Amino acid sequence: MTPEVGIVLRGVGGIYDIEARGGQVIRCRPRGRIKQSLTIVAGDRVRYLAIGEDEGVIEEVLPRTTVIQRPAVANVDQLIVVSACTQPDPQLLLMDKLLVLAESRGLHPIVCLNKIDLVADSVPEELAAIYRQAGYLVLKCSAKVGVGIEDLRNCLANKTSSFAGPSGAGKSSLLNAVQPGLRLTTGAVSRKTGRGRQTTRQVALLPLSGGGYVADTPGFSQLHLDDIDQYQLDDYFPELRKYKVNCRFTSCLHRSEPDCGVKEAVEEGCIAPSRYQNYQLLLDELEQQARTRY
Ligand SMILES: Nc1nc2c(ncn2[C@@H]2O[C@H](COP(=O)(O)OP(=O)(O)OP(=O)(O)O)[C@@H](O)[C@H]2O)c(=O)[nH]1
Ligand SMILES: [Mg+2]
Ligand SMILES: [Zn+2]
Repeated sequence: MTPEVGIVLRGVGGIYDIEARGGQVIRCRPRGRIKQSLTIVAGDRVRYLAIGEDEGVIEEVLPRTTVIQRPAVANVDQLIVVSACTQPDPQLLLMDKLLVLAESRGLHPIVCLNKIDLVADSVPEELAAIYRQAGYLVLKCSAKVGVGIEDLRNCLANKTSSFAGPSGAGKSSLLNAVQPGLRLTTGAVSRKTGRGRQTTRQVALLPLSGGGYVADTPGFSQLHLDDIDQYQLDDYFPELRKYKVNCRFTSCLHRSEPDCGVKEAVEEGCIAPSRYQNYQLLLDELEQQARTRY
């Protein structure tokens, strides 16, 4: 028999569910020799040999186009950064970190503001303005009352997307609204702490009926930007990338250097203060990490 190519939907305890070309799911174990050298993650394209109807052996993991870690997903095209407008309150630093993660890994980022049914229109409008000014597509949604779901569905069609954002933001709820048959478990936000309960514990790649896949993930709330060079951080903020051509020094980190195009753009209102502040916080974080490493 010749090996077939399939896509890993999920893995539990060394057994992987592979979606075959025709859409059926095949349970596979990896062949001994590939076990140690490489961990297989959701989203991986693999070559497998079928044994009977619904079982097989993974022979080879094909090269990945993109990888994100903790939780690990491979071959993702776009990252949907989800934030609730309230319950829990938006965390702009975490959002900006997730956007940097997407930019640095070559994933197309999309911002999704959920729970607009709970707040006045001005709340998502102000948040949207920050991210639209940065150059991102922003969707305003309510998984509960079904607003913005059609737009979200269109964004997901025929691509592999991963949802990211704090626990309780409504990632699983949005996916359930996009495709009601999914029946993903959702969890109430704690009244006491205002935080989510980390309802989704495992990554699974879900095939969409309109074509494409989505990964429902447990959030990426413990995000570390380990492998980013501090001089490259500004490249992962599209609006900083745009204005840094006006800096006097090519090595400008946009802190206290003279004739800084980025700081001028902040003063003129062309870069949102929160984005610039979070750039500086992440820069400090990267410097700290570099110092403890050597
Ligand atoms: N009012 C309102 N509530 C929502 C909306 N979307 C989700 N919720 C509620 O918010 C809570 C958390 O939703 P989940 O979908 O479990 O959130 P999650 O982002 O998947 O959380 P984790 O899996 O823990 O990372 C649930 O009680 C949902 O019913 C919305 O648009 N409006
Ligand atoms: Mg969830
Ligand atoms: Zn500068």
